[in-house]
Amino acid sequence: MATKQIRTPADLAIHGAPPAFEAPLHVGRPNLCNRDAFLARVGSILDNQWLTNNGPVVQEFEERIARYLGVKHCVAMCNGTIALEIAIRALGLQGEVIVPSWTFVATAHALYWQGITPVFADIDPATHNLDPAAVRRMITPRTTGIIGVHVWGRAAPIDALQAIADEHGLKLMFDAAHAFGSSYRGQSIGRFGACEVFSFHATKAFNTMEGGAVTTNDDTLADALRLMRNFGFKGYDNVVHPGTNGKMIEVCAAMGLANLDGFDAIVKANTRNHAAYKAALAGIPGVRLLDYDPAERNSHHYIVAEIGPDCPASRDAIVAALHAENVLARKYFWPGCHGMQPYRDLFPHAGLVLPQTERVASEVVVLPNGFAANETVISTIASTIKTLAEYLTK
Ligand code: T4K
Repeated sequence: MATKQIRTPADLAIHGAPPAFEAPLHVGRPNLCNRDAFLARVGSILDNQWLTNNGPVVQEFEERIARYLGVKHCVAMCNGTIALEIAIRALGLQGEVIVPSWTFVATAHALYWQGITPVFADIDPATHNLDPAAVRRMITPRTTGIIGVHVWGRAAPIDALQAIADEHGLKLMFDAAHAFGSSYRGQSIGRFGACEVFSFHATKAFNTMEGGAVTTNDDTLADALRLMRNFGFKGYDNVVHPGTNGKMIEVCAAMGLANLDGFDAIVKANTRNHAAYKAALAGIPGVRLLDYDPAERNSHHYIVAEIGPDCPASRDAIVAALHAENVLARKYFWPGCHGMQPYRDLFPHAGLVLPQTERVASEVVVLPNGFAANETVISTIASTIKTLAEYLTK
């Protein structure tokens, strides 16, 4: 919690003053909703002695999520990365698949892990999502699919990507890891493309501790996904697909059910915090808070600030100052997937065709949100950034 308000440069912890916060303030601090409801379910799971392998709590979870998203099938998985891998395999992707570099590295890894080359396309700097014109430029005879990512929960340009996929006979799926509770043209994310993949990791707006899901309206695809997440078994002793172990466990589903009941409260807190950040950061030169489209639903989970050239303090200087104050702000997704191994070796010159990704990656800082953030926390964070910027102006 905040111990004091910062007023002068000398108050900054980078100058030796005590940090503004005694305990670290994390980006991605899990939101825990109804602890009693969760513990009661855990008790029943232990009594029932059914811990995993498509148990009753996972089945209830899948039904609730599918209903919530308005999609026919929700296939729960042990995490978002395995869910991506299984979806990619079930769709038969191979060769090259176009993805943004501006995403968490799991999107690229899920392809590369299966011998598929992720080909990085540039983004629209206004939305941080794939630029359809850039996607077109990356299509080759080896391209079999496109994975759009709903970065920060803002819907990717779904219609434009679908049109490109249809025109070139490509499969289209979405990494919706950030987008639980988001909408596109008023409809819930979860029902677009061939399928959509969610992460319910502890750090997400809606979490099952570890977890993920593939959602789809395609019955045949849903059958394949269910088989593949359980070693390809169709009944006892009968393996009909190559498969892996992608199952969600009962305790994770119990966490999900407790958190689903409290999801509206999380969104409310995040939305209030986003507005408070916007007011607190206004007027600091070169600092821009990424907005969410007011016409669409979004969990407002990510507080994404861009530190432009007009700010006297660099993004890295701001991150260092915040860390000194015990605010563990993050540079997600710096330097972009193309700047990480093994993709740096695979495409040493990728940066040349990703100018927007490179710029955005050098400017973004993600700030704490959720139940752990409040007016005092937000004004102290803004005051740290402002004080540093003013100090460096002189
Ligand atoms: N696609 C996209 C677009 C994604 O963003 C992700 C995951 C995936 C796919 C893959 O989904 P999963 O396989 O993860 O389900 C974190 C998360 O681990 C990762 O799930 C997430 N994206 C990514 C954006 O953030 P790291 O490497 O930053 O995690 P870490 O350990 O540094 O934790 C982040 C912060 O959260 C820390 O400051 C500490 C805090 N924290 C974390 C945990 C786990 C807590 O306070 N309590 C906790 O229990 O990747």
